[in-house]
Amino acid sequence: MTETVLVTLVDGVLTLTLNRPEKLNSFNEEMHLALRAQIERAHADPAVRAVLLTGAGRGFCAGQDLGDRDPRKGGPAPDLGHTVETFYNPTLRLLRNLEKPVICAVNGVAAGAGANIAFACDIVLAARSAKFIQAFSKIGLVPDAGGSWSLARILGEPRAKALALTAEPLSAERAADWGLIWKALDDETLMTEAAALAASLAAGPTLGLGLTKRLIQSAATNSLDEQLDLERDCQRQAGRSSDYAEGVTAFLEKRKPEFKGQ
Ligand code: LHQ
Repeated sequence: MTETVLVTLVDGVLTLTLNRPEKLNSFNEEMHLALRAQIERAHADPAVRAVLLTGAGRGFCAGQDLGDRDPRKGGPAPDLGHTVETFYNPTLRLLRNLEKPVICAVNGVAAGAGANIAFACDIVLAARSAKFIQAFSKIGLVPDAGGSWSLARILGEPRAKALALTAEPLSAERAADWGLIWKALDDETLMTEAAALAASLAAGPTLGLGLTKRLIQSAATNSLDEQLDLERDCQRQAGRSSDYAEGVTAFLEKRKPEFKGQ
């Protein structure tokens, strides 16, 4: 049987490729579980020092597989709250709470939950041909997979509402201009640049990078005082890492640091 998520681990980079290209990598149950298992592994395995998420074929991810629950077959209305709670929410929480960098290479269309999973990653690069679509309103649903949260926080209400209510496609270029993603890149260079970025972060001081992610994510809900306390605590922890000692030693010896992720 074809794997729904292709997995490689090379030099600390765990590359996860959503792999249902004939359905634009939309989520069925198997792909949900396979992706979640790999993010759990990224939490637990010290050999994983960065994650790179992308899609196979011409799309990144078209959200939920709409063929999974065909209303024409009849039966009671499905409990989509259960689907969200069982499949999307755990993955979203795992991605945000993973104290290692997660890079997303959006290689093509990202629709519905597919777009919002991308926005939950730490650094999002997209091919210039890619589009982000809050497709939910077209089928009578609401943004999920954290989309209502990330769009409203990053873009503010006017743009978040317009995107979600109209389901108008947002180009990669405009997503970058609006600060929703890090960069739009030429299609031909996307994967090379994303792999280089992931490799460079995987060779970095993993503990410090993870604490940095925690700090930035805490800022929106912390007061300045709370944030200053958290910076103090994280800096204390980072300062005790062997990567900090290596970083300063390498600087003093005018050489490249060799971080071990400890
Ligand atoms: C698909 C899909 C797809 C199945 C393309 N499913 N086959 C939902 C429900 C339950 C619980 C909780 O959460 C959610 C969250 C959500 O994600 S709701 C939003 C679900 N996604 C969508 O509504 C997007 C549906 N897809 C589209 O609108 C288009 O396919 C886009 C705009 C993404 C791409 O358009 P095109 O480039 O023109 O490609 P296409 O439409 O021709 O699709 C290619 C194939 O992929 C096609 O299959 P076929 O056998 O005809 O070649 C599509 O049926 C299939 N596909 N998305 N979500």
